[in-house]
Amino acid sequence: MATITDATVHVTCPGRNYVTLKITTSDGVTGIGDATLNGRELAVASYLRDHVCPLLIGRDAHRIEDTWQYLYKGAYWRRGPVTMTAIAAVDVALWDIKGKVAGLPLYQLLGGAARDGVTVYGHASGDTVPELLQDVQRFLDRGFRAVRAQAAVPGLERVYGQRKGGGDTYEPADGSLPSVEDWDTGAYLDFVPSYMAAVREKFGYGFQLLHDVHHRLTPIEAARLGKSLEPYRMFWIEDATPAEDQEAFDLIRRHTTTPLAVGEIFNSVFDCQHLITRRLIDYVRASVSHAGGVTQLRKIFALAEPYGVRSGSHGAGDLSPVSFAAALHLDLSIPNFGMQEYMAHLPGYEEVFRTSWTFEDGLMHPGDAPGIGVEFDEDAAARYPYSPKYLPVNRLRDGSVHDW
Ligand code: CS2
Ligand code: MG
Repeated sequence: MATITDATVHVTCPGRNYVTLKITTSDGVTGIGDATLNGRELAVASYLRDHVCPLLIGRDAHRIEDTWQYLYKGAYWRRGPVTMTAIAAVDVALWDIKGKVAGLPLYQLLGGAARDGVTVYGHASGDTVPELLQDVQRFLDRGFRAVRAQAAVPGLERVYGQRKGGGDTYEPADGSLPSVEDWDTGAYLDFVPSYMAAVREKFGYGFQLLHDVHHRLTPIEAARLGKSLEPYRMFWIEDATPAEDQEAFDLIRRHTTTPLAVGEIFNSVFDCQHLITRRLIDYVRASVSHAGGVTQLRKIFALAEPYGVRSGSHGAGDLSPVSFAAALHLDLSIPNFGMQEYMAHLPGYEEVFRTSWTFEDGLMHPGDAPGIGVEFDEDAAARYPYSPKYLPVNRLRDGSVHDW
């Protein structure tokens, strides 16, 4: 029996903060898991260091489900982003170990490939519509089959989704205190259809077009947005309303055929159980790193399959290369894959995380290295100390705090 002999937590900031859990077994095999929670990294690091790692020592490294149940039920205080991100990190590290011992990539342990590759979408954005169109062109030129489009709203200074500078990655966390962004729902609802029309007018309908509303509308406003975007055949609109209000999707569903995606902030199957079983959504966005790892996420996707709900996992740059690689393995193996977000990571991560995934013709593949296929360089990680960064707070024109 291979027992867990060591479990260490590494907080590093190569371009942005990441939290990585490293587990070592009595056979000398190591596995890694992502414990990054954007803006609350140290909370998860402490949950792991102080309350989880001591409990792992001496446990059978191959009893993944048992360890998951032990950490979930044994804590008594269940669910929540901090707890489930910590459990996710342990889970992915143990799947990594199991793959290395078996000499198989994770997707083979999950039943093998159910497709040739994983369709991913990139993030196009622009401060103006012409800028957005240029950015959409850039992603299409690189072979992306799906593109998310976000444009700044005229009259608003600092709006969600506007990438700063070049590259692919939109990183919202900044500063040692939360910055303030602006919002005006009316201005937004009046503007979005015009730039989706511009995108379709210029590029046609031969690729998937996505948009992130980012939790900001009431149910009837979301219904209005969905109807107004029907001519542009959206692949999905995401987080149309605050995700914890599952009843809201009943109302949205009654008014529009625009597909709905939700769930990047979900951390448990219970967050989406009704949305799935009542077919109120089309894609569930839960991620490996925030929804309890491969062990729980594959159960969520299995629940979704008979209801015609597909996966659409979150894959922003603040989910480390470790959980992104694990997501690709899961995406490759499940029958009801829908779409994988690939925002890429800020330059600098390559020194700490050596990945083996590939991108070709709009599809990604995790590679065939045993386990999840990511190597973690502890020495390099130690060269980039934690740097406090917070997600913005959103305010309306009258100063009210609004969903960000
Ligand atoms: C967004 C993210 O990628 C997405 O769909 O919702 O940019 C999200 O804002 C960040 O991951 C939050 O840390
Ligand atoms: Mg989102």
